[in-house]
Amino acid sequence: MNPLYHRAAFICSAPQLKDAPPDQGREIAFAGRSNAGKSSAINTLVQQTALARVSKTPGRTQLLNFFAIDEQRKLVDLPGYGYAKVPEAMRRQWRQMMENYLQNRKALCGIVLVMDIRHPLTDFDWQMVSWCEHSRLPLHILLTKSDKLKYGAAKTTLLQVQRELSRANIVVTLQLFSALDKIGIADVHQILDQWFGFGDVADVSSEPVEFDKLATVTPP
Ligand SMILES: Nc1nc2c(ncn2[C@@H]2O[C@H](COP(=O)(O)OP(=O)(O)OP(=O)(O)O)[C@@H](O)[C@H]2O)c(=O)[nH]1
Ligand SMILES: [Mg+2]
Repeated sequence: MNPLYHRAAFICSAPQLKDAPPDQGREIAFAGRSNAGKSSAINTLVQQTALARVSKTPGRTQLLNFFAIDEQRKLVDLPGYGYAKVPEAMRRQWRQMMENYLQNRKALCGIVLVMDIRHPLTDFDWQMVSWCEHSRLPLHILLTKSDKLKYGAAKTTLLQVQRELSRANIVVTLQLFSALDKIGIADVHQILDQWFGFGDVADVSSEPVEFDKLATVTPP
C-alpha cells in the first residue's frame, strides 16, 4: 500500500461547495446511499479507525468531508442519499449540491460509488451513474458489506450488476468489498493510485495547497 494513504488527514467539512477547499490538485469522491458504508470504506482504505465518522444511523454524513492524502490529492466523503426520513426540501438541496459538485469541480478525477451488496443499483445509484456519465467522470463501484453474503452469492451479485450496467452501455469497473473482513482493499488502492496519478506526479500541475491554513473547521 502507498504509505501516503495511511497518513490521510481531515481537512474540513463543507456544508456547501463554496465552503470546500480550493479546487486544485486531484480529488476522488465516495458517493452512495445513506448507510451503504462510504465512511467505513474510506477508513479501511487509509487504515485508520476514525478518520471518517461511521454511524449506525443513516444520513450521518450530511456534509462534504475532505481528507488530504498529500498537498495535491484529496478524498471526499459525500453526503449519503436515499435516506427515507429526509424532508423533500433537503433532498432538493442535496441534488443541487451534488449536480453542482459533479459538474463543476475541476479537481474531481473519479467517483467511487459504494453500494450495499444486498441492495445494489437503487434508483439513486442509477442517478449517480448517469451524472458520472454526463460529466465524463471515471466510475468505480464497490459492492460492500460482501461479508454479509456467502462468497458464491456475492460473486453472482457482482456478475448481475456488471451485466445490468453493460446492458445500459455504462463503462465502469466494479468489485467486491468489505470493511469488516478487509476484502478488496488492494484493488481499490490500485484504482486510487491510477486516478491520483501516482507514478506520474509531474502530471499534476496545480499549485500545492497549504493544509495548515485550511484545517480550521471542527471535525465532523
Ligand atoms: N458487516 C459490515 N458492516 C459494514 C461494512 N461497512 C460498513 N458497515 C456498517 O454499516 C453502517 C453504516 O456505515 P457508514 O460507513 O457509516 O455508512 P455511510 O455510507 O458513510 O453512511 P452515511 O454517512 O449515513 O451516508 C455502520 O453500522 C457500519 O459499521 C462492511 O463492510 N460490513
Ligand atoms: Mg458516512
